[in-house]
Amino acid sequence: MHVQVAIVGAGPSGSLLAWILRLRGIESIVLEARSREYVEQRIRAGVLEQGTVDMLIKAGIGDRLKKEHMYHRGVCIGYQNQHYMLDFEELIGRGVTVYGQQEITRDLLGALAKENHNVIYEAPVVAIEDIDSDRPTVRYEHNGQTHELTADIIAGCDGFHGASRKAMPVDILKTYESVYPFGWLGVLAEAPPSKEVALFSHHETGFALLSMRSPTISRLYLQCAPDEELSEWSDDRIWDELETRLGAPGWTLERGPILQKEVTPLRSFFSEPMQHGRLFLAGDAAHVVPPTGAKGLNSAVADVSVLSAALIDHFTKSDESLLRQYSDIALERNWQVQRFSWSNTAMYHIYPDRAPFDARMHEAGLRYLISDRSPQSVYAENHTGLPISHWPEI
Ligand code: RFL
Ligand code: PHB
Repeated sequence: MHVQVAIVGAGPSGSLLAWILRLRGIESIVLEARSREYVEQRIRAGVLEQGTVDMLIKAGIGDRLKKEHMYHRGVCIGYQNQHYMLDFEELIGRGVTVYGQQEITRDLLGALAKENHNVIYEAPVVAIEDIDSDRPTVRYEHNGQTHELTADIIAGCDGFHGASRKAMPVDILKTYESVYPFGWLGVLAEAPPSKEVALFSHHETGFALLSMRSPTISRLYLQCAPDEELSEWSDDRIWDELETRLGAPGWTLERGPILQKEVTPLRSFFSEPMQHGRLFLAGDAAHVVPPTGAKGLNSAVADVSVLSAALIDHFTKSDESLLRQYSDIALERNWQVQRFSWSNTAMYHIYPDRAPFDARMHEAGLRYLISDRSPQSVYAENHTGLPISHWPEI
């Protein structure tokens, strides 16, 4: 079997790429290691940049998003048990949108299923070969058998643990990694959000974040050890700690039943280039950011915007110029996103092993941010999303 584009992974990057290419009549097959239910239920991101929202609407899959989203005109910062509002709308004229990643995945996979698009679930890719040739091969397992297909292009959208990055030649691929000495304990709770916008709090006992998914569901995070034992965190202990870290005079934290909790270690990871031969990486397959900047999903969408524009030029106009520049263009934006996510992580968290001088430097950065309009505008530009340089014609 031969396809124009073989897409590895049906997360946000893979499913969006398949959908956009489909709109322009470019055929693809999507190979996904897990079941559709698993992919659709994975609770992760929730904060969308305007570029991500614009892309989903432009691609015709934004109807439910338009109805169900929450719009935030800025964020709140907690410091020394006071709350400071950064009003992005007033600073730079745009805010952010709250709509769960699993809702986006559901919208995309639902739309692909309705069109009978070829998405094969429970089909892990085990090998990608001959990426230097014009007929690279993808081998995957499905129903106990190994299958093979060839493609003009392979899009590696299979996340951090996927097979695609591993298929890049080791002598070409450079990787960069920083593993943080803490993780996030994430909680989904049936409680109305206690703020109108997300609250990022720096506290002497650790970082905490209050976010939300709907007017009745809160999403909350606590800085914890990377290998924190969940069993040591009763619901009451979680709420008490959140109250300590997020609290301010006259403000109360709404409590409610905790529906889900998990621990995620934090890492920064980058690999470059994002393309070799016929293999192109997008999203978490190439780069992972700590979630403090709410950037992972948004970066995946920005990569797909450039990649889909380049593939449309390639397949419909035989114009390879953008495809050849894909890696350089995507890397430039992603390094800036990585820098914002890394510096925010350093500014908000308590590091167990940090030199006191360094800790004071980061705290000075936070004090500057809450007191001066210039750093607030820079923060707003980055938080609401850097421009996406290339958009697909759809
Ligand atoms: P994904 O979502 O990991 O999807 C990859 C898919 O590939 C499949 N796969 C394979 N398929 C076939 N063969 C193989 N060998 C395969 N190996 C893997 C996997 O099953 C999966 O379905 O990558 P993608 O599409 O690049 O999307 C990236 C985003 O999911 C990720 O960056 C965000 O979730 C990060 N993130 C956030 N991003 C934001 O923009 N805003 C946020 O508010 C935000 N909050 C978060 C986050 C991530 C978090 N965690 C759990 C890491 C909060 C958290 C807690
Ligand atoms: C979320 O709502 O899950 C969320 C919000 C902001 C972040 C990370 C995650 O920085």
